[in-house]
Amino acid sequence: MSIEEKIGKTLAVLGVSDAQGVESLFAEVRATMEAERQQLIAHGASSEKERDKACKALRDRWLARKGGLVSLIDENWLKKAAKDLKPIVGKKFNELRGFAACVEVEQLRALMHGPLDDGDHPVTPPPVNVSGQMLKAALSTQRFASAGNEFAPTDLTLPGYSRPLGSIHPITQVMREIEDIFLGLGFRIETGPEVESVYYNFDALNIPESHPSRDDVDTLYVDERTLLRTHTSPVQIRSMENYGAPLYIVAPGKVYRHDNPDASHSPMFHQIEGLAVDRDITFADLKGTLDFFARKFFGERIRTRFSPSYFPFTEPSGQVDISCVICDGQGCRTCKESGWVEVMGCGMVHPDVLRHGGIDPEQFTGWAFGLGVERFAMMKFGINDIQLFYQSDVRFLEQF
Ligand code: 2U9
Repeated sequence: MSIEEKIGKTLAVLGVSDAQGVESLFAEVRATMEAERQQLIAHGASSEKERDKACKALRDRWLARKGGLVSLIDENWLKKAAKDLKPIVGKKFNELRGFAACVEVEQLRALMHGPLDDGDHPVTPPPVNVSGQMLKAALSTQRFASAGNEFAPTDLTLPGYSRPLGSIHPITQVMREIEDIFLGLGFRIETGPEVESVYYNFDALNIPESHPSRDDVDTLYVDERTLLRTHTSPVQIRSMENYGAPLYIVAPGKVYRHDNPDASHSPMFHQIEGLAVDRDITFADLKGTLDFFARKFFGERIRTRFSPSYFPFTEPSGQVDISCVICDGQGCRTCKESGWVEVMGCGMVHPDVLRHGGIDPEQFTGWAFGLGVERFAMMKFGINDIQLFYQSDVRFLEQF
């Protein structure tokens, strides 16, 4: 009688009525399972597709919830076992189920080693790599081997299963590109905590108690004196305190605002802010540096335009526009027919803010700027929905 036929009958019909009979029946099932597994491994496969198909077929034969041999053993042997046989049948069934895990697709794929080359799609042999899952499979086979069965232990030195390479997230790419431009100009990169004190996020930056950005409608508070930073500016205050002047730094990182997500808003986004403090630093240095930066990032054709703005931490403050990258300043839908697009804010650091950082404004002056990395990335890559950056959709991410 074949093993399938035996599994299709109850233990009573098979005439199995004691522990010894149960054990030898389960040993027969396990030997069949192992023989099929070894046959699959030895047979190998000529392509990744064929390999996947063979693994899946074996897995389904044994482990399919409906009609799989393990599931039928549960139905016909375990559930219908006589009361006095139930404990031993249950024990043997659990052992078998554990062993059956060896035929899971991933594990078998790992075991069916050797370079695959189907002619059309040459496959590089994967590097030797024993992952946790494979190790678990190997150890579980070892456990069965040492429990006195005849199966050979898995060879842990077999090559691992190849996985496609990932890529750097577009936001990280853009952040690094901006950082590199400023590193080339002699700036250093500084980072700081995302959970900040109200002092570093607002007070030290001259942001008055009454300022609307302090309200919990705009800011995410942890408690009365602690919040998720709304900009990376606290990093510059901390750096002024730590290093004094002269200071040339950029502060990249995540910032948080109490915003509902839509195509142009996200409660978390990335900023890069810059700060230059030295003797005799002027607005001309600021203009020259940001113009150089914009041309390096967007291309040499780009022109910049500075206009007045207001921030509590800079005086005077400015807004930086660049000529529209889509129409080259001619006017189009993107730039609302103006030929210009706002990309950054900037200004001369307010003397009170320098003081809060422990720097004497009589001796030193400084400029600062701030930009949103997502906005830069959207302009660079022509993306119209900020949410795409956070959805981890490979079809989006693999384009960068
Ligand atoms: C210190 C002193 C001054 C940083 C600055 C801006 C202007 C600005 C926005 C751009 C788009 C934020 O991401 S955004 O929403 N930022 O317009 N940021 S000046 O000024 C500082 C920072 C630190 C000690």
